[in-house]
Amino acid sequence: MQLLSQFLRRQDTDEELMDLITTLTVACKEIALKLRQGALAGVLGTTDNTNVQGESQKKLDIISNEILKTVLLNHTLVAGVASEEESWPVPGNKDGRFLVLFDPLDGSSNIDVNVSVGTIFSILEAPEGEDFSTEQPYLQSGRKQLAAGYVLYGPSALLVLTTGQGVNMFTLSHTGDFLLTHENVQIPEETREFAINMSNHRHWEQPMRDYIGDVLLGADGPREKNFNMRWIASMVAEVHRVLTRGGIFAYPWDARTPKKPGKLRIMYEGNPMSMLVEQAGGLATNCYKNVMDVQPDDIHERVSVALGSSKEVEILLEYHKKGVSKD
Ligand code: P6P
Repeated sequence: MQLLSQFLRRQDTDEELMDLITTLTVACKEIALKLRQGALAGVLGTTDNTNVQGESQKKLDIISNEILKTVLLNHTLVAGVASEEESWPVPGNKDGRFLVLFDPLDGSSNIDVNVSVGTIFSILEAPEGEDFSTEQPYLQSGRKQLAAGYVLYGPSALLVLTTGQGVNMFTLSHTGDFLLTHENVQIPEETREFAINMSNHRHWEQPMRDYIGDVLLGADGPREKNFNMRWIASMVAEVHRVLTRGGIFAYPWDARTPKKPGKLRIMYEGNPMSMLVEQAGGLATNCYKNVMDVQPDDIHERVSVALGSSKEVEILLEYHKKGVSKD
């Protein structure tokens, strides 16, 4: 079994990027330990705080966010970090080379019911001479990402990582090392599995309702095959299933928040997950263009997301090409 550091060296990864990724995993191992202890460490439950997203903060949202900020901002290579849990970016070493953006604990509404959650991260080049306490230097499209990934805290803890040379998975061993367990992950082009929160059906655009309607008709409808549905309400767990066995995951635009293009955050969820999915041969779209081609204007910008098996996403896009684009 190959250590993460050995694998990254074999891939001829930039030494400083490799150093940063290794540092990121130190924070994630600490988070994994807190999660494993759960109620025994008194870290479950919700605080009285609401984050900038308007979501109530779990104790572990704050704990995870603080662990990541402390570990990363003490690294000389980090010019600044932006977090889903922070109103504004936090500057680090002004001469640092990298920006790190993260959702410290995606799916945290699941923590109290012991369902998989994860840390999602995105690494960008820090533009020279910028003020890293402002959002401007972070507002780069997903195409600019140097690396992206997540650590899934499930029955086992897995690091899923891309540096632009494919997607590889590393399982956390009992000795505290991430060991290569899945190399060059490829998403199957076709699928019979879809993941969407069906309770929002009446709020979707018509093309999404039409696509899902035909999927639900199964073998009796135009798709001529039966589908199965999953919904974990933890994007990191859904994307992991898609990377592992294919599928399509969607959190589309919703008429309840017409001014917001979607629920998911482009910088902390949309872009990193889209880089992973594309690097594994899948597609990731906002139903009108690739997520990573969207130019963000706000550090907490939302985005509609449909990602996964390439042929299935292409079929979804056909429904939207016929439908009226809301752009
Ligand atoms: P809903 C978690 O809060 C999250 O951002 C994603 O991880 C997940 O896919 C989605 O929201 C779940 O949303 O509306 O089903 O609770």
